[in-house]
Order: sequence, then structure tokens, then C-alpha cells
Amino acid sequence: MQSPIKNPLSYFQRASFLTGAQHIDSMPPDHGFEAAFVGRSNSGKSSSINAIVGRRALARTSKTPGRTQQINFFDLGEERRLVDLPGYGYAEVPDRLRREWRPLIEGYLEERRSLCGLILTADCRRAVDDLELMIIDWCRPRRMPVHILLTKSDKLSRGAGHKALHAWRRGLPPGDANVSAQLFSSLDKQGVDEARDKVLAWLNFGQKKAPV
Ligand SMILES: Nc1nc2c(ncn2[C@@H]2O[C@H](COP(=O)(O)OP(=O)(O)OP(=O)(O)O)[C@@H](O)[C@H]2O)c(=O)[nH]1
Ligand SMILES: [Mg+2]
Repeated sequence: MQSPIKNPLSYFQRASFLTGAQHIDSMPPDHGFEAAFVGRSNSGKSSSINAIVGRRALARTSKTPGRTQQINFFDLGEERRLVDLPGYGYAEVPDRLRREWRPLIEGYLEERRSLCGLILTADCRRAVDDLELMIIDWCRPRRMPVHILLTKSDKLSRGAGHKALHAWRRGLPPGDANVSAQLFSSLDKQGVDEARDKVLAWLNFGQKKAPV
């Protein structure tokens, strides 16, 4: 399908690292529009950001789960940002870090007024789990759009990938336009255009947010 936005990549190519926040009070000013990437450790959040902005290493990726330990903000200009949240749910993360992350992620989600949509990354080879359902359930009453990237789709055959997508969709709340899912691979770039369109629709370039 043709993208509704002309040259979507051009909005992302200007991305630059803005800041990393280890505490709620060190986040950049809460103005404008943000799309945040949330998901289990190692599910491909940082890699998805890189694929979407069309750069190899803007966000740091790692084979070691739990590598992104702070909230990283990437500036797209015009008060638009992408946000890489620390991964959750990795068993071997030391307790001390876990105790620090949870309030950081929850505080971000609860308080950030410029947050306008969540990209939830999940390995397409795994079934939806309780933590993912918790995030989706958190979004629904708040009317916060959540778009699920079923990552690493290059690891599955075409048929198996579609089966995984349908299984995920069946597990989602029916008839809620704010919840959507797609297959995605930062390796072979499957689904990158679709993800860009989704994020751009949230970021509302060219529009001013009503003052609060
Ligand atoms: N084959 C394949 N590997 C991927 C893909 N996306 C990510 N990976 C790999 O999965 C590992 C984790 O990717 P990251 O993007 O660092 O994951 P993350 O969710 O940011 O991880 P944390 O920062 O630890 O929470 C890395 O080794 C990536 O190369 C993909 O689409 N295909
Ligand atoms: Mg990461």
C-alpha cells in the first residue's frame, strides 16, 4: 500500500541522540510528541528504532539482554522524539537495577504528557505473555494507541510468520482500533514502511499540540 505521507523516511533521517535519563526528573522538557518503544529485554526495541530511522547504530543494540538501562531520547526536530525504554522481564538483571527500572518505566508511562503512542516489540516466535497483556491493558482505558511489532520475522518462514501474526491478533482485544500488530524485521526490513507510517501518524508533524 502507498504511504499516506510523502517520503516518510525523511522525517526520521534527521534523528539524533538527545539524552539518556536515569531518573524521571532528568528527562527532557515534556513538550510536543513522543512515540516510545517498550518491550522485553532483547525483543529488538533498539534495533527497530535503527531500522525505522534508516541508520545502523543510532540506538545501541546488544546480544546481552538488559543493555539499555536508561530512557534514551532521540530528537526528530519540531519537538518530536522517539524514546527507547529499558527492557523489562529479563531474569538475570540484578535486583538493584530492576528496582530502579520499574519506577522509571512506570513513571514515564504515567507522567509523560507528550507520549502519544507505544510501540510494543515482541519476538514473533513467542506467544503473547502477561507482561505484554499488562501493557496493552494499561493503554486501553487511556486511549493510548499501541502498535505491536512482532520482531525477528526473518527467523520464521513466510507461512509461520503469518500464523504467528494471526495468533497474536486473536489474543488482542477485538474491535479496538487503538491496538494493532504487524510482522517486523530489522534484519531484512520486513514491515519497516508500515511501522514508519504508524509512528508518523502519531507524531503529527506540522501540527501544534493544543496547550494544556
Ligand atoms: N535476526 C534478527 N535479529 C534481531 C532483530 N532485531 C534485533 N535482533 C537481535 O536481537 C538482539 C537484541 O536486539 P536489541 O535491539 O538490542 O534489543 P532491545 O529490545 O533493545 O534489548 P534491551 O536494550 O536489552 O532491552 C541483538 O542481538 C539484535 O541483533 C531482527 O529483526 N532479526
Ligand atoms: Mg535496547
